[in-house]
This record gives sequence, structure tokens and C-alpha cells, in this order.
Amino acid sequence: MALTIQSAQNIFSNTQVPSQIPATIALFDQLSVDDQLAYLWFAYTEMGKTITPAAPGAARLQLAESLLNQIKQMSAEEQTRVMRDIASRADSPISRSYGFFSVNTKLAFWFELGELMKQGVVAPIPTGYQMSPGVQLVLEATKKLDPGQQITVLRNTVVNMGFDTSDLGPSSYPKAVEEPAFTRTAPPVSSVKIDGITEPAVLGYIEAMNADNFDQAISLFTPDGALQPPFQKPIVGHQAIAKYMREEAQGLNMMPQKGICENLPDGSKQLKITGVVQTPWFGVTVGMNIAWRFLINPEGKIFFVAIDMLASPEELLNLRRV
Ligand code: 45D
Repeated sequence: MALTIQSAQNIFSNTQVPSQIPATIALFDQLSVDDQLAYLWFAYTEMGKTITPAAPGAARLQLAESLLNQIKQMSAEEQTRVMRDIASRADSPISRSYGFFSVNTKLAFWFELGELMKQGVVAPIPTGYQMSPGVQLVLEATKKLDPGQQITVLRNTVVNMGFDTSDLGPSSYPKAVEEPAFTRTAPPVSSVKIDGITEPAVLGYIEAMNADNFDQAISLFTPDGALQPPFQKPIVGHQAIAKYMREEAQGLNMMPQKGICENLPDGSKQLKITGVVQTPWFGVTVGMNIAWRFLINPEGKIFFVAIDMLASPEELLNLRRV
């Protein structure tokens, strides 16, 4: 039987547990735009007492510089309007420019605005703003998440902001040809060991990703292979996966711990591996509990890999057979 992405998506489906991350984002989405901005400010400053992101390097900030300079020059009211436009995905010039940013440029943009807010150069929340019960509710829901889940909520809200530029074609807005590299927080692990796993494609994948060697990682996939990031649709084919990895998978520390491997009748294999991933934004201070679900074809190539955020640390041990 030929492998299909649809059937691959369902491997180990019995170990999937609903995540609090989309549930929290759904609550956030129901807030008014001023409430959303206020929530992010409170959540970010509260979180900042224990963990803070690393400052984005100059090269990354440069990609957002022209927007930031425009905002710095505005009155407090104009600054508030711009933030409302971006948060509500309005069709305005600045919200369009933001919409063309890569994920990491979006994060760098808000990081810098957050700094400017702390310095009093940019207005944090609209003057006269009163916290609504809805904001309180989403903040309470956020407090119950572990740090890895909290930063995922923040990241996803920032990613969803800005005018949706997907139908506009390539941007006329200046964009770096290549994403600037993140400085690694730990030296790459050269020999990967995963309890219960000997599959060369999987070990090779982790090793290549931990060295940001995306060409090497891609070469382990079938030409029609797919990678499905957390809460997203599968990204199909070498070129699309390579673009995604350059934009979003740089500088990650992947620390798989244990896994199971099952042989299927057609000679392919399905594997589930659990472990911890660190993002260069937070380095070793935040670990995200995740699972990789691999489908390896009979020739030993990766046909499919899904990355799932685990609902709780207990899920790290949930390696039941199907
Ligand atoms: O609106 O094997 C203010 C893949 C107030 C690749 C603010 C992966 C106003 C394959 C505070 C200023 C990548 C899928 C906003 C593996 C306002 C693979 C600012 C997984 C917005 C394993 C807010 C990788 C700010 C994973 C500055 C799971 C927020 C990676 C900053 C996960 C938030 C990475 C930051 C995550 C969040 C990174 C910096 C979750 C970063 C999160």
C-alpha cells in the first residue's frame, strides 16, 4: 500500500491528548483588541520575573528597524493605533509590513517594542484602559501552563498578528535574503542516543538539526516527504521544508529521551520519541516537552514527521503501542 500523508498523520493517534495551548489561544482570540494588547503586556511582564527572552541580535532587529523607527516618532495615540492595527490584522501599511515578517522577525519586533515600553518611549497600553474580567480569565488560564507552553502561547499570538499577506504574492518590503543565524546556547551534540531507538534516519535527523545542518536533515526525507510542526498542517517536499527550517528551526537544542519503534507489514516503520526542545530565545531556561512521530519508508527515508507539544510532562512516558 502506498504511504499517504493523511494516514501518516494518524500514527500513534491514540497517544494524543488535547493541549491547553490552542484552548488558551481560543480564549485570547475572543478578547477585544485592547484587551489582547493588555493581556500580552501583563503576561509578558509577569513572565519576565522568572524568564526573559535573549535580546535579538542587531542583524535580526535590522529587519524590523524601519517599522520601529516610524513607531518611535509617533505620538502615544498613533502608537496605540498602530498596535491595534497589527493585533487586529487590519489592512494598513504597517500591519502589512508586519505581515510579511518571518516568525523570528515578528518576535524581535515585539521584543524591541517591549523594551521601548519599559523605557517609556512607547505607550504600553491605551491610557485609561481598565482590565476586563476576560483578560483576568485568560491570565489565570495562562498561569496554569508550564513555561514551555506559556512561551508557545505568546509566540503563536504574535505569529497570527498583522495583515494576512499570504494572497499578496512576494513582498516589496525589503527582506533579508537569509535569516540571520541564532547563536547556539549549547555546543551541538555529536552522537545522539535515544532509549529504545536505533533507526539511522531518526538519529541522523536529530544530529543534523542540532547542528543547523538543514541540507543534511532534508536529505533524509523522501522527495514527497512532509514535516508537520505543532498545531500546523504538514509542510510537503524538500524545498518547502528547507525554507521552513531556515526560518523557524535555527538554533534549537533537541534532546530526545526515549522512544518506541514498530515495524509495519509493508516494511515501513513508525516511531514515537519523546523529549525536550529548547528555543534560542530562552536558551536552557525553558524546556518544551514534545513528541516526534516518524513514519520511515521501507528504504529508510523519512516520509513523515509530526512534532507535537505534550499536554503535560507525564506524556513524556506515554509510549503505548497502537
Ligand atoms: O502585543 O524537529 C508586548 C520544529 C505587549 C522543526 C508584546 C521543531 C504588547 C522540526 C509585551 C510588547 C521547529 C517544528 C506583545 C522541531 C504585545 C523539529 C511582546 C519544534 C506581543 C522539534 C511579546 C520547535 C513578546 C519548537 C516579546 C517546539 C513575546 C520551538 C516573545 C518552539 C515571545 C519555540 C517569544 C518557541 C517566544 C519559542 C520570544 C515556543 C518564543 C517562543
